[in-house]
Amino acid sequence: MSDQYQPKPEHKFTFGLWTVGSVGRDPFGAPVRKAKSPVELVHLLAEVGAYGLNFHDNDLIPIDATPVERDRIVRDFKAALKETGLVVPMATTNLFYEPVFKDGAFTSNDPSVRAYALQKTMNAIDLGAEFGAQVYVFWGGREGVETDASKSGLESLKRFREALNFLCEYNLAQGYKLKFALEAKPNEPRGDLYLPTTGAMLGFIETLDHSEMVGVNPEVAHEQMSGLNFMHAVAQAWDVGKLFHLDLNDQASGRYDQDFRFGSVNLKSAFFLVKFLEDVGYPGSRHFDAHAYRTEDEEGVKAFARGCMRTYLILKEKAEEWNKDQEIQGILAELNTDQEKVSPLLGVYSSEKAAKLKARSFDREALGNRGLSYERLDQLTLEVLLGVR
Ligand code: GLT
Ligand code: MN
Ligand code: MN
Repeated sequence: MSDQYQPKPEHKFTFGLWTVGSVGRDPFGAPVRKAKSPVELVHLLAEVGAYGLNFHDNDLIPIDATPVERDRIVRDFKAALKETGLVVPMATTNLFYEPVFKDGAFTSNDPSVRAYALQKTMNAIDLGAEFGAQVYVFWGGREGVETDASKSGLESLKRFREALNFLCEYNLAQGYKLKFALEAKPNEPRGDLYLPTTGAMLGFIETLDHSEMVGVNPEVAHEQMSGLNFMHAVAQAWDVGKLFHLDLNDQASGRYDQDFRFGSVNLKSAFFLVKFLEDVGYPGSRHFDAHAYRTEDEEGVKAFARGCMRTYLILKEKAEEWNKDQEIQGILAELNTDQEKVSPLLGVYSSEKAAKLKARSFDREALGNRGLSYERLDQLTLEVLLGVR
């Protein structure tokens, strides 16, 4: 393996404990790998070169742990982090596994379930803050329906808003300074999940009391399940200063949530995503929310984790090549030249500009006849990716 693709702390590669810790259970089959303890997972991630890890409350502390067990687990985990130098940039709450959340957490019809969800999340926020997390993710795992007869779509939004407003106040009251990041998904495990896309989340965030504290955690596979272009969702979030975190993985379109190794299915989309993140200088974690194929043993899990990071770094290098490629840049420069010097008429409105624009004649036919060289541009992109440029 060439050293230039060796992950380093500055690349900020992180994995969820639940990712490399996946035992390969699926709806049709039992676990195929032995469960590893959180401490063992810290060492596995250190061995493959990750910078950090993220967890749900119950990835670390079993839901029925006694206070004494909790303290022991926290102590051992902290010692493992110290020994390996790994950090915990993000934490989250499991609000989907236990039967109590079968009809959602913050959007459940039952006020006791909603109250329990708040309690569980406050405790989980405390845990995340104790480990120095800066971002707190909310994936509405079961916030949805199978039938709209069961819950009001409008009331559910109000309940979700109420819960987030409550937790933002909690964050302020505790002085934690966490940023909240909302993760959208269109379906699975519910028939329909509320706020199914990153775009929907961005609209919803503006209705919160502390919208400045809340952004998004887009996941590649989730936007692709909706048939959307992931990089476009990321660009929109970045544009409004809301790209607080992101979940990298891959997915064939129109399938269940596959959470495959980053770049393993849609290589060109992965390339444009990495190029976007590197071009704008996204400062956050490159977090992988994916898991190894069910066919894999421990070595396969390590190969999976290494593959995610290595592919990211290769694509980063390809993005640099693309940016330096003279033919590509020549075509782009040509496409963006102001041949008829109309730029002064664009931009911020003025009545003078409006009058000039209305008086001007445009050669619609000639403009429409221009070839745009996008075939050549895309082929050049592929050739950069395929390593033949
Ligand atoms: C779960 C889900 C992910 C979420 C995680 C955070 S848990 O694995 O499939 O998309 O990001 O709750
Ligand atoms: Mn995710
Ligand atoms: Mn997923």
